[in-house]
Amino acid sequence: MYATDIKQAPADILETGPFHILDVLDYNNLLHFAIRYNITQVYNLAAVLSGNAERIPQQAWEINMKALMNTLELARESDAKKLFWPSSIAVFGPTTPRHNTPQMTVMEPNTVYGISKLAGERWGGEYYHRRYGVDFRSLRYPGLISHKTEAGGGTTDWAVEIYFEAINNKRYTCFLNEDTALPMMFMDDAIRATIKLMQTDGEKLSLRSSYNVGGMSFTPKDVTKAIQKHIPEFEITYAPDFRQAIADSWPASIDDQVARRDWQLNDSFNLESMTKLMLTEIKKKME
Ligand code: AKB
Repeated sequence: MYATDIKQAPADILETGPFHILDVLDYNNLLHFAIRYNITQVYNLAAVLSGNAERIPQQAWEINMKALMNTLELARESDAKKLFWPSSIAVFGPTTPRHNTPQMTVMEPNTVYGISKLAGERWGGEYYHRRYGVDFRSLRYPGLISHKTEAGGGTTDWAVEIYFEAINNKRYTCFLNEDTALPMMFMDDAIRATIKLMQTDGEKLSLRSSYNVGGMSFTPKDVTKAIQKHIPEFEITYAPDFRQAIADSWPASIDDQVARRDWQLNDSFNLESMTKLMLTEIKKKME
């Protein structure tokens, strides 16, 4: 297993195994790397997230689509035939049923990021899988929450920032209003689900576009209450910005019964257990 990125990795990543600087947008280098190191599987996690993508629409489209098309072409042309690529709840739009959003439903995203995810699901799951037999696998990630990495330019970033701010300043200004419910997942559950999907016998997969994964559904108000059980003096204020419109176009909760049936998706964290772990680990980091 090789980790790659366009910039040098932090020490804790370098300690876990081989790392290489590699730009997924540079196809020739990508192909050369895959052949040299006998790569058979690729996890393509390169993307400009929803908030940043609205700031640089054309660039975001080019990066998100070119990165995917390069790894699909790599799968077609080399032994790297198995490809994981994350889709997102952003693939849904304002006309999608918001509660318990089903696997198959109306998908009319109105953000650059969402449109790139919908296009990607079709290119990977429909075109390259059916036409070239690429072993394309994908999950529609909810907002992912981790204490290891800072938030990355998305609309669910508040659910990471709030924990760091609770430890650092005991107060946070949220860019969404207090009752905005969104699907979220703790990073450890997302990593386990991703590996489980990739290790599942391909015959068992009833769909190749992208699987709904539900995780949890909560609001900024819910997280505030969970944090105040540990930090009673924690205060939150609300200053919704352009990301409020994005969040309002996304589901509040997701139905993931197809993933549970096909490859036994299960997750173990809830808001309380995740909050406890996030605060503990961030506090350790700050010491
Ligand atoms: C974002 O907010 O853009 C991402 C996502 C939900 O895909 N975290």
